[in-house]
Amino acid sequence: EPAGDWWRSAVVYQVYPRSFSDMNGDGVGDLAGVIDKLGYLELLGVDAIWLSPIMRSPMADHGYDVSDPRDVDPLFGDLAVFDRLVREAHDRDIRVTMDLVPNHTSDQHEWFRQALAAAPGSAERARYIFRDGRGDDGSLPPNNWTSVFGGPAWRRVVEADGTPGQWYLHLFAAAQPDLNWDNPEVLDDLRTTMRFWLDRGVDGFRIDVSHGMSKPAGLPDMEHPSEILKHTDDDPRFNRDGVHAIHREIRAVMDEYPGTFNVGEVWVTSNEAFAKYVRPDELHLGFNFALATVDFDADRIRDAIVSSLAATDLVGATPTWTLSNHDVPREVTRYAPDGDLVIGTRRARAMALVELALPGTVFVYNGAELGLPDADLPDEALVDPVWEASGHTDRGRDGCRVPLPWEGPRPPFGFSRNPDTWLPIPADWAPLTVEAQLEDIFSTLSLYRQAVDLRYNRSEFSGDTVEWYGAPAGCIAFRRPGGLICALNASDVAVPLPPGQVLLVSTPLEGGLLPADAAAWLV
Ligand code: TEU
Repeated sequence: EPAGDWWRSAVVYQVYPRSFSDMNGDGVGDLAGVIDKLGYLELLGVDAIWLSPIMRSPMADHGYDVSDPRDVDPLFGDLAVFDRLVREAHDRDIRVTMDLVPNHTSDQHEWFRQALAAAPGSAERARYIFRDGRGDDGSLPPNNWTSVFGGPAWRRVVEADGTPGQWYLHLFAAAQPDLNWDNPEVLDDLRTTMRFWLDRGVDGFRIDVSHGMSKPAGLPDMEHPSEILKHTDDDPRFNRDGVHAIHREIRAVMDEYPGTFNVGEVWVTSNEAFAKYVRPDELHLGFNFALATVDFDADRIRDAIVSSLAATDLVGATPTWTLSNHDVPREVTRYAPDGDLVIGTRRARAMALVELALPGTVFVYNGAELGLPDADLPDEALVDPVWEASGHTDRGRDGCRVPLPWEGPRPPFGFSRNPDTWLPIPADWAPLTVEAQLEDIFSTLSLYRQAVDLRYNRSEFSGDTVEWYGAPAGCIAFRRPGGLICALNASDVAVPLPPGQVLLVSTPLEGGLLPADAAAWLV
């Protein structure tokens, strides 16, 4: 790809910094740990990394509650370490992108402190979404919206004179007050933040909740009061023009720095809705969660791919693919029938070949290349503050965020010199360490390395379209214009392969047949 468009076919590796590698021995990953593992990332062959939030934060939502967007949180290091990371990553031809969290701030952000101390109607309050409550005494929330993390999406404040006061909007935790994107000050501050990091050599941003920054005019009650952002596709009251205007402003800053890109987290319920938010002249890319949420079922996988490609084709955008991230169960666990992680791993390996065979940009969540499952953590180990506080009954997001196992026979497996890691690493992960897999040509790590290398170096991966083959029940097969064929067997019996030379398989063939829960690349 020309330098300016490198991101259209890139493999981007999501680093969840607190779980990647700990160099200062506090049991939490840090930027020095990322630097220490750049050789590993080079060996994996990824084009870029996406750093989940590293900005100053009280960590109410593990960094997605930013108190100072123009500094590194001491938990991860400082700006000098960050600059060294960018320099050393670039030396290895690895680009560095990072999370931007513009929809809200931390409640510890200076702006919000000023807003709490200021009077209703003040300029300080106008940076956020403060409203008077409903009911005679204002004791009811301004509308029926609920937070993604449960409970009302509004928190009432106490005014300076001690009386119950206005309410402020928080689509996520109360510690994450939503910014008022109708206020030009908010956009100006984001421009300053973007240029601050781009001037330090950052190659792009992942924009958190990028479709949520403009709220429905008048903040009306909604039919879907919870997760309102996921239901924007069919509600004309969502101010999509407002979101496009913000995306265009973001793009204008990016265009001052050639070769950079942004990817918007547009988590909506349909690809049709997705297409309403992603424009290639605004967001370079939009996160597509279709493969991160679909069951291991051939027809559903094919439908997910077809509808995702149709959505991006509709707006002329580059498709993106991911099997997991820091918010959803890992694919090994998600695909495991009745908790059978052996089958779950086979299926995750197969789906890795499917996503890496598709046209567009692929995002790999750290640990997917090791075939990590979700860790089944004891209740006392759970530390996702907003998830726990919101009374979710499921086990939350900690299971997919456990620190990576690097080497050695027992926890902390080289992640840290401190055995007391922020989340415990399961002792039975010894076979999953990088050290255990690196020299094993049949390991998941070796499968990812081979797949990324082939995808990067073989001309058969060229072309932006997908042509579907007829396939046995429970299977799919598609071809890229360059000649690559990908066959997936999601049935429970071995099946014949399409004609062609076998380039790579996720599980060894059985008598020339593609086994159940496996995928193959052919040319
Ligand atoms: O998530 C946005 C988002 O879509 C959430 O509603 C997601 O569905 C939720 O976390 C349930 O898994 C982004 C970040 O990825 C997430 O980690 C943050 O908690 C959230 O924004 C608030 O910043």
